[in-house]
Formats: sequence, C-alpha cells, structure tokens
Amino acid sequence: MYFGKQKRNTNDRIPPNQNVTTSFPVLHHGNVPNYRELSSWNLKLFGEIKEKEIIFSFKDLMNLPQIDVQNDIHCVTGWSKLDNIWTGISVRELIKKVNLNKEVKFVILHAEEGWTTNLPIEDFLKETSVLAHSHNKKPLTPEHGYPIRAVVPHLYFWKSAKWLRGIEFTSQNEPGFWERNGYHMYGDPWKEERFSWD
Ligand SMILES: Nc1nc2c(c(=O)[nH]1)N[C@H]1C(S)=C(S)[C@@H](COP(=O)(O)O)O[C@H]1N2
Ligand SMILES: [Mo]
Repeated sequence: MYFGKQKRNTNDRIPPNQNVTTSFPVLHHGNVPNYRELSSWNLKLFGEIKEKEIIFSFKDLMNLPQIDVQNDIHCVTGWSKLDNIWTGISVRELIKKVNLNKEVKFVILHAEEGWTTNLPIEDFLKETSVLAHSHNKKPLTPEHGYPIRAVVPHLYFWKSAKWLRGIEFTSQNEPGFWERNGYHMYGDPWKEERFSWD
C-alpha cells in the first residue's frame, strides 16, 4: 500500500527547510531499552475508555492484522527520509478492540522511561498510522524503537514514539515531553510547526 504523495515529484515531497538524508539518524532523549525477551513486555491502552484498561502482550499484538505502509518522515531538527516501508499493526485495527468514551479527542503515547507525546485522536487514527515492528522489511533495531514504535508520518517525527508501552485516551490536550519543553502541540511539517511559538 502506498499512502504517500507518489504523484508529486521529489521536491514537492519535502517540507520547508528540510534536507533529505539517505542515512537513518538516531534521535531521542534518555536510554535505549535493552529487552532480553518480551514475555514481560506489554502495551497498555487506558484513559477514557469503557474497559478502563486493555493490556496486549507482544503476541496478542502480532496476532492483529498487519499492514505495510510506505511514507516519508520529517524530523524537526531538519532531516527528512523518503520512502520508508513500515510493517506493523494498523492503528485502525487496534482501535476496534477498544470502546472509546465520546469525549475522547486526544491520545498520549507513553514510551519507556516515562517519555510521552500528545496528538489529536483523528491524527492517530489516520490510515497511514502504524505500530511498527519493522522498517524496510527488517525488525526495528533497539535504537529505532524495538520492539514496537508508533509511526505517524504526517506530523514531525517526534510524535512517533519509540519503545511504545501505552496509549492513553483523553478529552484534554496535555503536552508530552518535548511539547512541555517548547515544541509545538501539533507539529505539521508543511506549516513548520516546530516550536510552541510557530
Ligand atoms: N520514546 C521516544 N520516542 C521518540 C523520541 C524520544 O526521545 N523517545 N524522540 C523522537 C524524535 S525527536 C525523533 S526525530 C524520532 C527519531 O526516530 P529514529 O531515532 O528512529 O530516527 O523518534 C521520536 N520518538
Ligand atoms: Mo526529532
């Protein structure tokens, strides 16, 4: 599946003040988790949902329908990487397992070490959003988010939480880690929404 902008030429695919790289930079705050095995790993869905919380083991997640999505990613520090193929669980499939309360308007993605990021639920539910376990057909390396990372490619890449452990559904837009430190609450690369004052 290609959900990207294949009809546009390469230049039209690069948001303002971004430079294309063919490498895959590693960028994060904190430590890379070291998982020996995944038996105690889980993903918790919680917040304003009827079930209060739903816990998926790694195996539960891998039994959900898998998709491939191809897209471009844009880091707020100025690099863009084109034509990534991510394989994982479609967020739209995952969400079918949850009964959201009517007031839910946002999600907070929770990663290891308490790192968080916030985004509107409709952005998270786009058909391009995926909980990826593989990049370009290879399992994610520890630095890039093994075993599962979010990929929300139409927003700056800081919204794509590596080492995802929780998805919280909220009615209020609460800033995550970088958002509390001056980054934009939304982060549209086409509008250059880098910092809170942009
Ligand atoms: N858990 C976690 N996820 C994170 C970050 C982080 O600090 N912690 N940094 C974000 C930022 S700023 C970017 S640009 C991308 C980088 O992903 P990469 O290292 O796979 O290129 O991860 C995002 N996801
Ligand atoms: Mo970033």
